[in-house]
Amino acid sequence: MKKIIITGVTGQDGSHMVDYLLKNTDHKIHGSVRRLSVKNHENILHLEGNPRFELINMDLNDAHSIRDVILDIKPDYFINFAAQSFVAGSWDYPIQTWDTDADAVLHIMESIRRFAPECRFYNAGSSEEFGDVVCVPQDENHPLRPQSPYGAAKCAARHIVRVYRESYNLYAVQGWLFNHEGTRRGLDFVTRKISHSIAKIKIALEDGKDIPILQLGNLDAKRDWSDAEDFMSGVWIMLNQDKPKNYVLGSGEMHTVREFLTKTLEFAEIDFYSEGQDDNEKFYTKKGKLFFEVSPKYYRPAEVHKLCGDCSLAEKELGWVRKVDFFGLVSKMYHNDYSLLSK
Ligand code: F7E
Repeated sequence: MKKIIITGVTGQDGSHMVDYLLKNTDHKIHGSVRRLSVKNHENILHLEGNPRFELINMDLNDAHSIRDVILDIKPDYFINFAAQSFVAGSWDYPIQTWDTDADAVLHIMESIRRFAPECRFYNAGSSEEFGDVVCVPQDENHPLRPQSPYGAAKCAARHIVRVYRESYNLYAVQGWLFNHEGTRRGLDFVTRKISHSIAKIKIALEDGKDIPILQLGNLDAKRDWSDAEDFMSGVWIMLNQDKPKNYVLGSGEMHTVREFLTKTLEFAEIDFYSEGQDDNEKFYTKKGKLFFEVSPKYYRPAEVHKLCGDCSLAEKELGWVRKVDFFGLVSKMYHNDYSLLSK
């Protein structure tokens, strides 16, 4: 039985990856978590008691804990999904972002080189590395022009992964994953913030209760959004090629935050009208109740404007296919939150 270490298993990607591998392989999975006094295991509760899944303690900010785990388990695969992944937060805590998203990758690479050189390594790369783009869409040859401390840390990690791959002949890759969302997305990210808040607003309207007000920042920001579950097969196939190579995974479509919001309102069957513009834009129900407003507190010091992934190489060489489109994703997220909150 092969052994896989996955970091970030309490998060969206890590938990989906565990589900994907339990279903599609017969390998043993060691899911690493950081010890916290308050448990955040909602995304992995369903795995309790599964003999092929074991939780282990490891803190990416402690090089010794990484070393000890790799030395002890000698994994066949190491999939690093743990990160400080909130781009907006990376301006507030840039050093913690750097330690977790860049430094920790160097520590993992060094331990793999010394104690498990046959181990295949995947590091979560991001479209944020392309940042201030020079062309649309972006493929594997697009230059790295990050616009946030998060994007810069992911670029540093990418260079470390490449240097270790080339210097020590390791199987180490870092895909470029464009935005990927879903029912396990954290509530701070804009898609889940919208689906969860609109479901709450819908339920308040149905129950005749006070309506909570949703606040968002830049409605005209565009992203290339896909379903996170669709990306798991892409990552796994990337890890199982004859030779290590990095690929872009994305949808090739851009949509605005405004489109995500209005599509969600459509699925929720909330009729509305809007007033004001820019910082003063507000949405009201047909009965004149305020339920949405723009708040500049969610604007970022720098934005990325035209991120759009060209995944034709992954489709051609990996045979990777996306199943869920933008509308399917919005529908799935809204209906999931509505049923969760109406229980
Ligand atoms: O923001 C705008 C915001 O925080 C998307 C991470 O997985 O994908 C993700 O990073 C857009 C931005 O994701 C709000 O300005 C407007 O333009 O959902 P987000 P992100 O920054 O794109 C990449 C690929 C990663 O690698 C990251 O780890 O939405 N926006 N109003 C807002 N964003 C948030 N969070 N909250 C708002 O109220």
